[in-house]
Amino acid sequence: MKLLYQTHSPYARKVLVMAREAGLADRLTVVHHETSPTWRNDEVFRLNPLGKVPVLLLADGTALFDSNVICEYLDGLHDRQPLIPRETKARLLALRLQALAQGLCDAGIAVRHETVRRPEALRYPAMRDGQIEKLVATYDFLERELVHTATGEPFDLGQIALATALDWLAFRDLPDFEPGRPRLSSWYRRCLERTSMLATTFAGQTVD
Ligand SMILES: N[C@@H](CCC(=O)N[C@@H](CS)C(=O)NCC(=O)O)C(=O)O
Repeated sequence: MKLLYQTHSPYARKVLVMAREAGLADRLTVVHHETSPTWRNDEVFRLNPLGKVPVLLLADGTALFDSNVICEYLDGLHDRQPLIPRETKARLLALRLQALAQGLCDAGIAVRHETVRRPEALRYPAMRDGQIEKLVATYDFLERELVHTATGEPFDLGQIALATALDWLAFRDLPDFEPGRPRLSSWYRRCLERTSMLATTFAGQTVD
């Protein structure tokens, strides 16, 4: 299977960490692609009309996107403990954590548009501030709620999504989640020590 990837995408890294945790990494050929709404990548568009990575290209030619769908597919390919829990309550909590992680990345990208990516004259400070509010409220929610969420083994999809999202927010110098949030911080620090995280660290700059 070919994974259209990006070395600085939190969504793409989530997929690769998931593949590693599931023991599937050696079945993937990982190819880096730059993407941006202002910089068309024809190869990505041919497979995903949204022009976004990650995309997983299967042997029969099917292209799977987005990262949530790819992770669900990968979880059906291995015989380790499922990384998307089967039991309803645990499953909903893991998927909710993934949704929060996706929301953190979406808000972080929006902040970057309003701070560094858009030409200066087109930036909108109220949009930047509104998106930062979402980040801070989510950090506070996680600090309160993490104790009620599975944070052990297996390193499930919710945890994978959150760890890769937080590490991307740190990589891009977005508002810091660590000060004053000891539970979130120590959980994040433990995640960084995992082989799957160490093997997939972020690199590179967005090309707009
Ligand atoms: N919801 C999608 C988000 C994917 C996404 O936004 N990928 C970014 C890279 S970080 C991208 O390719 N952006 C290009 C664009 O927005 O045109 C997923 O989870 O896969």
